[in-house]
Formats: sequence, structure tokens, C-alpha cells
Amino acid sequence: MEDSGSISRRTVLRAAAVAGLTAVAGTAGAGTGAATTGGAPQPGFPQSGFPQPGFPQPVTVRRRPVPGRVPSVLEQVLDVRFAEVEVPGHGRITTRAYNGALPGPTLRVRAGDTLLLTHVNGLPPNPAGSDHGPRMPHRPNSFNLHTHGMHVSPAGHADNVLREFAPRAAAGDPEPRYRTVVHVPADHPAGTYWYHPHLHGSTAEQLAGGLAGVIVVEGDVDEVPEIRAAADVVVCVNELKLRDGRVPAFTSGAWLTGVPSVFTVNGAVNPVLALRPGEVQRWRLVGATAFTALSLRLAGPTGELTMHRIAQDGVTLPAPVAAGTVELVMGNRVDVLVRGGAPGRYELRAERVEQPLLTVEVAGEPVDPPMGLPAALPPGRPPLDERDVTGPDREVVFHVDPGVFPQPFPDAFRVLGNHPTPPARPGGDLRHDPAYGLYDPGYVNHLLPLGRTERWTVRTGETSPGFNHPFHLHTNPFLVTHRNGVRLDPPVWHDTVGLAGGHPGESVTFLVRYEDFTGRAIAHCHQLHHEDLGMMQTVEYVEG
Ligand SMILES: [Cu+2]
Repeated sequence: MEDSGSISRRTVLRAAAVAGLTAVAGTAGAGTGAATTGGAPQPGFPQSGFPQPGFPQPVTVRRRPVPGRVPSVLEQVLDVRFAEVEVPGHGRITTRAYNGALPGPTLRVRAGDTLLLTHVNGLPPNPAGSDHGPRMPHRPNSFNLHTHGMHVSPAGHADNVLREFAPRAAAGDPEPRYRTVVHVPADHPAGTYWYHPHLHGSTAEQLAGGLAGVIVVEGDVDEVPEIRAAADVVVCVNELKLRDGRVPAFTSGAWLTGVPSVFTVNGAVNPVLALRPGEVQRWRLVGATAFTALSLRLAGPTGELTMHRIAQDGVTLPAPVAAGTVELVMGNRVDVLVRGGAPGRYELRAERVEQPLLTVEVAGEPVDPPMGLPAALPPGRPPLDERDVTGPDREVVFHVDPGVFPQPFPDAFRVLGNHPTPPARPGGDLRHDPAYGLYDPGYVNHLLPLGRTERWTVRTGETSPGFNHPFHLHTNPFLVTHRNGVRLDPPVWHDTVGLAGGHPGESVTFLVRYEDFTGRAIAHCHQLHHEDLGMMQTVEYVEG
């Protein structure tokens, strides 16, 4: 398909405004016909609500209605190259970015739609000698695309993370273009998802520079009257790792030692969001992060603001759940409703993170009567039935082998359990074996037949409290039923679930049903440098 390459001027202006770009021309930019909106008011937003000056939102790209057809198409160019980006509250950085901004554009679709993406790789050629094999960082200027959490095909040109979008081979060659075509199933849950590059070996370095964006699937939950009345606010959290304004090259296992995290919300450090007393906003919290699990509270000198969880990982809950603390581990999305209370400043803070993620200023004329919260929600997915489980349980153990760390790439991050990658030297010292439990692109760890419901238990032996190894499975969401053997009531759908360190043996148990799509995909730790170093397994969905 031809790419018109046209750039909406408004998009460019918005990108420039958000990202402080000095030059967008030449990035081969943004929309290719999809309606693009930035700071302009949206119909249906309350006057007190969003958008508002001072609080950034990513550029929004909307589906383009096709006459006579209910499902439609969202077409977008995602241009990746090094860009100078102004990060308000931090300063100017040079980073790999989508369309010159951080984060990339928010893509809004509906179930049944098709996402047509053109990827331009404008990065320099990969450095010579940068291909060190499957268990070391490699090819830092190659990427691909993962639609994190979406139940879509992992094959072909869809959510296929085994593809590589390589840069030009030599400076001066034309910039290569690649296509992604994702058909969103007609029964796909409405909710919050995200996209990011997921080429094994370069994922962590690219996420550390903020290469990520949000996908919103619109639908039933948006029609709940109390939610429809609430401002729809994207809160995309990126975790940047910068030294002298750049992501350091991933040249050893210790590459991030001493490199503090810079957390941004929609590309800014601690932006200020205005909320009126009695006003309800709907926040889409997106953990577009790779390194640190965030345990969030929203509090100020006059007390706390309650976050009412309405969705986890893109799946609407049966009813709002009032939460003092919201867990947002790397990769998670949590949608919450927040109502303005007593006037004053409140900070959204994460445990063990010095800087607030954002500040809420409750001020202005109260909304009277106060906006309501829904009593019930349209659940995004029916639960699975444990009586349908067949086959032996699968066990996955995230193992870190601390005895080997002096080496630059220590082969320390493994996946054990009952489907490990086999050892190269059976009978040897398995923990120090260069193959055992490490990712091998030629080995399928789990054959998963369509139509089957199975139970998995994932554990970690991590002793360090600051280290969380989130488990993420591609293509099919899973229903978490137990944590540390204790049943959850009700169980909760996830695509990524945290495994906190500090309590060796920490475990989660979930049910998963393999549905609709065949093909190879992956299961891995969402501390993405662990994934790049081998804490990953291959799954293959096959006809049942
Ligand atoms: Cu890990």
C-alpha cells in the first residue's frame, strides 16, 4: 500500500508544542488521513475537564470512518529516529522517538477495526559487531512492534515480535519502511493498551528512551453515563534512563548501575493536572516502563484522593474498586476514576520514587451536585471456569543466578519450572549452563492448543525487595486466581502481573484459555533488560 506521507499540520504543531521540537520537518511524521487531534476540546468533555493547559496529552489519532461500514481503519506512520526532545521539568534529551515526540501518538480504535501502521526506520545502521547472539543485547537500531495486551494475531504482519525492522545497511541508503496490519476482533474488550518495540536484544535500550505509545480500544465501558461524563485522560508513564541526556548503550549487564530513573507522565516530569471539587476524571494509567514497579498513592497535606479502579490491563472490572494504593508494574494499565475532594494540591507518588509522577490541583468552583461514580460496569471478559482446566499445570520460575555477575553478560536471568530450555550439558552445573533456562529462538517451550484452558503458576526466588519480575504473556490474557496460594475474590484478568522481590517463593496462579490465533509468541519478564538477556520463553499457539 502506498503511503501518502502527508503530515497534518495540526499534528506537527501539537507535537512541537508537547515535545518542544525545533524541527519536525523530515520526520515523515504523523497522520496519513486519520483524524488527528491534540489540544482542541472534544465534544462531550465537561467544561471543567480535559484537555487543559499545562497538562500534556500525547497526540491522538482517531479511526477514519469508512462509509457504509461500521468497522473502520486507523492508518498511521510511526517514524522512528533519534530526535531532540524537550522533557519539561528535566531538559532536552536525544532519544529514539516515535514521530519526534515522547510518548508516541495515542491510537484510538474500536473492536472490529483495522490498524494499518507504516514504520519508518530512520535510525543509523546498526553498529558493526553489535550482533552478539540471542542472549546479549544486540542490534540497537532494529526494532519491531508489539501491541501489548491486545488479543490479536501474533503472526505475519500483525503483533509479531519475531520480525525485525532493520535500519538501512549503510549511511545514505534509503530509510526502510515496514508495515503492520492488526485486525482487532469484533469482540475485543474496550480498554487501554499500549505499543512498543519488542525486538529481543534491543527492547530495554529502546524503552529506556521512551519509545512507547498508548492504544485505546473504545467501546461499551465508555458509554456508562458516569464514565461518559468524565474527562478521558491518558496518563502514560515512561521511565527514562539517561546519562548526559542520552540512554547509555547496553554494553554490559551493569549498564544501568548508578543511572537514576527519570519518570515522565505524557513526556513531562511532574505535570500539573487541574480537577474541580466534585469533578470526576477517568485516568488511563499506563505503565510504559521497563525497570521499576510502581505502587501508587494520591495524597496531599489535606488527605488522600481515592482512586476507583475500573479496569485492569484493558479489561473492565465488574464494578469499581476503591483503592488507596494502585499497583502499576511494568507493562500494566489500570484505569481509575478520581473525584476532586477538598481543594489543595495532591501528588501521585510511587513508593521508593523520589519525584511525584504528577500533581493534582483541586481548585475552582465545585461541581454541584458532585459527579457520580457508577455502581456497576460492563465486565470486559467473562471469567474462566476452573472445571474446564485440562492438562498438567504449567510452572514458570524466574530465576536469577547471582553467582555469575562479574562477567559483562552473565547468563544470570533464566526461566526454569517445568518447561525450561534444555541444558547444553546435561548433568553439569545447570545453573551455570549457557543454555539451560535461557531463551533459545529455535526452541519452543510451550505448545498451547487452541480451545484448551490451562493453569499456570509463576514464581520468583528474588530476594531483593526493590526487584520485581513481572510476568507477561503475549496474545492471550490470563485470569489471576491466586497470589501466594491465597484465592483472589474475584479473580482479575491481566496480561502482565507483578512478582515482587523480597519474599522468595512469591507466586501467582492463573487460568488461561488459548483462543482464536495460532503462531509463535513469547512469555517473559517485563524487566526488559532481563528479557533481552534471556528471561524469556517461546510459546506456540497451535490448532487444538
Ligand atoms: Cu526479571
